[in-house]
Amino acid sequence: MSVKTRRTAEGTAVASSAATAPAPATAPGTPSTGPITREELQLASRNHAMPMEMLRWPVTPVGMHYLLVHFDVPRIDPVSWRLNIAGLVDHPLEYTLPDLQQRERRTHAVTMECAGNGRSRLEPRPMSQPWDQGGVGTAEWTGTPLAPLLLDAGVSPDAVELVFTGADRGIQGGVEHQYARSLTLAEAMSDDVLLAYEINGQTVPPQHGYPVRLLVPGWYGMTSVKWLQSITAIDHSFDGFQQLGSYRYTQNADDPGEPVQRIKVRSLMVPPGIPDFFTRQRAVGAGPVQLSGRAWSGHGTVANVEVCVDGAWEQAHLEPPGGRYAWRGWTFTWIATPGSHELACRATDSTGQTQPETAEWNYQGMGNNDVQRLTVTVKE
Ligand SMILES: Nc1nc2c(c(=O)[nH]1)N[C@H]1C(S)=C(S)[C@@H](COP(=O)(O)O)O[C@H]1N2
Ligand SMILES: [Mo]
Repeated sequence: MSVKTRRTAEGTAVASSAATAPAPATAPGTPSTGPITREELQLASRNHAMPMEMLRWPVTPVGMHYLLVHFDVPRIDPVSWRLNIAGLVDHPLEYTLPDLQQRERRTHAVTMECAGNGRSRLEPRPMSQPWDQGGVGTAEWTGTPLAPLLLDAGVSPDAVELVFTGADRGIQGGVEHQYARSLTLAEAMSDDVLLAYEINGQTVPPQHGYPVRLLVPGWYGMTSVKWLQSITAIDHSFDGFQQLGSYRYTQNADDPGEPVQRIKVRSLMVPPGIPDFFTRQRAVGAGPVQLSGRAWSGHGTVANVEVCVDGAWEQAHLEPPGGRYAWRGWTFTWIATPGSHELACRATDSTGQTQPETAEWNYQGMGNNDVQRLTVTVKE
C-alpha cells in the first residue's frame, strides 16, 4: 500500500494512505470548521502563549515567553554536549559549552513570534497548535555570534546552505526526523545571528533550548533551532520536513508554496480595564483610558501605529525603539464613554507593509497578522 506524505502545519503529523478514504475532518493538517479538538487542546496546553497583559513589559519574563516544542523537550547533559560544525568545511570543529561561553559575548533584545500565531482565527481553521494571538514574546538573549565560528571552520565555496539540527526527535508528516532547519550561507553569516546560552540573564531553561539555541532575529521562531547539536554545510537546498513540508505559504496539501521567513508587521494591545473570568470580555470606567501595546516587524522598523475606536483610525504615540530587533511600545489616550465599543490597532513598517483587516488564509495557517479587535464595555 502506498503511503503518501502530506504537507501539514507545525505540530502535526500525518501519513495518509492513498488507498483509504479521505482523512476525517479531525485529522491533523485538515482545515476544520468544527470545535477545537482534544489534539489541539493537548498541543495548546503544552505550548503556552504569552498572556496579553504581558505586553506591558518591554522584556517578557522567561516563564511568560511563549513556548513551542514540536516533539519532547530533550534532557541534555551539559558536560557531554558538543556542537559540531561539519560538512563542506575546511576544518570540522567541535565546541563544548565553555568553549562557546568564552567566545565574544553579545546580548540582543529580540521579539520572537511563532509563524502559526493567529492560526485559530482562520476559517476554516488549519488543525495544529491553535494559537490565538499570544505566540510572541521578547527576551534579552545572550550568546556568541555565529559568523566568526563559520569563518574559523572555513566554509567551502561550494556550500550553499547550513543545516541546523536540534537534539529533539519525533514524527511529523509521516517522517521520523530530528528538528532541523537551514539558512543560506549569506543569511547565516549575518552579524545579528547568535548561538544563545542565556535568556534574560539566566541560563536558557530546558524548554527554550538548553544548553544552546540558534537565534535569528527578525525571522519567525521556527528558524531559531533549540537544543542545537550540529551545523552542517551542504551544497544543495535542504529538503528536511521542517523546511520543505512545513513552514510554507500554501493553498492545499500538495502545493509546494513559498517558504515562511521573516516576521510580518504586527501590533497588539494590552486588553484595557479588567476581564471577565470566563469570557475575557473587558470592562473599564468612563473617562480617559490610557491604551498601550507593542508593535514589531521582521522586515524593517515600526514606522506607525494607529488605533481604531468604533471605526475611526487615529495615530498612536510611538515610544523610543528598544533595540533593532525588539518590539516598539505605543500609547493612545482614549476618552471612554459609557456603552460598548470596538477597539483595534494596526502597525505599518518602514517597508510600507501594514496589517490586513481580515486574515489571508493559507493551508498551514502561517503568518496571520490580521488586525486585533476587541470589544470593551464602558461603565458610567
Ligand atoms: N529543536 C527545535 N527547535 C525549535 C522548535 C522545536 O520544536 N525544536 N520549535 C521552533 C518553533 S516553531 C518556534 S516558534 C520557536 C519557539 O521558541 P520558544 O519555545 O523558545 O519560544 O522555536 C523553534 N525551534
Ligand atoms: Mo513556531
